[in-house]
Amino acid sequence: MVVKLGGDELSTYWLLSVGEHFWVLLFSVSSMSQLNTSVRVIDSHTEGEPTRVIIQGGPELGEGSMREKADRFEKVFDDFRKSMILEPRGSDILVGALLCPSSNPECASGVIFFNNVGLLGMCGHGTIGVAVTLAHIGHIREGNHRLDTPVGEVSFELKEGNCVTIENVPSWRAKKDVTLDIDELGEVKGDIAWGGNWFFLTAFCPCPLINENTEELQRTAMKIRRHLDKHGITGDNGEAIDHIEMFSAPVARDAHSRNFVLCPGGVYDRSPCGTGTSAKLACLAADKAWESGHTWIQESVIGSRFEGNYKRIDDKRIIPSITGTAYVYGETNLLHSPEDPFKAGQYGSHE
Ligand code: PYC
Repeated sequence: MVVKLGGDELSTYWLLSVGEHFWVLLFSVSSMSQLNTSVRVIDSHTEGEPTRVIIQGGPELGEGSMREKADRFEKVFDDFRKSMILEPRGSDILVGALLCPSSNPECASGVIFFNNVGLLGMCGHGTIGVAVTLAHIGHIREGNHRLDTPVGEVSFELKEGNCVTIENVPSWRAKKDVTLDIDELGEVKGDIAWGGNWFFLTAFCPCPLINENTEELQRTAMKIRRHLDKHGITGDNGEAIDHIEMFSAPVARDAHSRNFVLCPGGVYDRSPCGTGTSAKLACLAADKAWESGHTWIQESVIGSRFEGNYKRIDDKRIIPSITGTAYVYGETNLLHSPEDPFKAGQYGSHE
């Protein structure tokens, strides 16, 4: 656990719990001073959705589990997160991936995913992007590997042609047929499921799920999101449902479904969303509408696709696997000049 004691713009005092009985005083773990360094990032996209992997110059998060490291990152280094994602160095649609050492030596790396408003539990497209990035920098070769994330370990297979299959965390449907009565939209029915993030999945679509309609789809999905928040409709243990996923028939003949996914920061996923496809597979498995071992082709709103499959763990939970392709498109050194008034990113509509 980390507790903020006080501080000013340049220095902050934190108490960090180490084990059950010991506390360590951290002085001046200033996220602003972190920003004075240069940060090496590699940018890739997975089926159209970008991932920015921080491979050098990220904050030191100390020892502990990935959950503890993620908590420290969130509490102490939020300016760093913003500077990597927000304008002028980034864009709202980027997902960041901070590589850090895992306490499990069998893992190729630990990783913390984040976006324009905070941390993500897991990220499917991001894991595929991290896999291809680790290969790009010569850290791994084709074959099977593991990654440590704050919500558990995930494994992946890196194949020829930048193609990656990930085995996601256990996924399940928490509630079926939840009916929402939303001003301006009327009755919206959907399921609540976990696929590494919480999703509300619905067949309600105000218009066709195509690129030209993304503004209207964003507005509608935001209304659903606000309604869930306002009425305290959550995932298990009161966790916020911060992803909204709409489904329609696919455009490609060999696909099974098309989706539009609104992410927590109000932007939409250009890929079919790995955790969202996992949540979808959990619902299909719960309804016995799709058999384990058969390939589900999920199209995104831009027409890119993931292949999904699953193994059953028990009556409720499955292990989804998601296959997609990523391409590295940039290697950059991001700089934070001390005089730059926007070195911690531009405080826009998401602040
Ligand atoms: O692929 O799981 C995913 C994801 C989550 C948010 C953006 N992409």
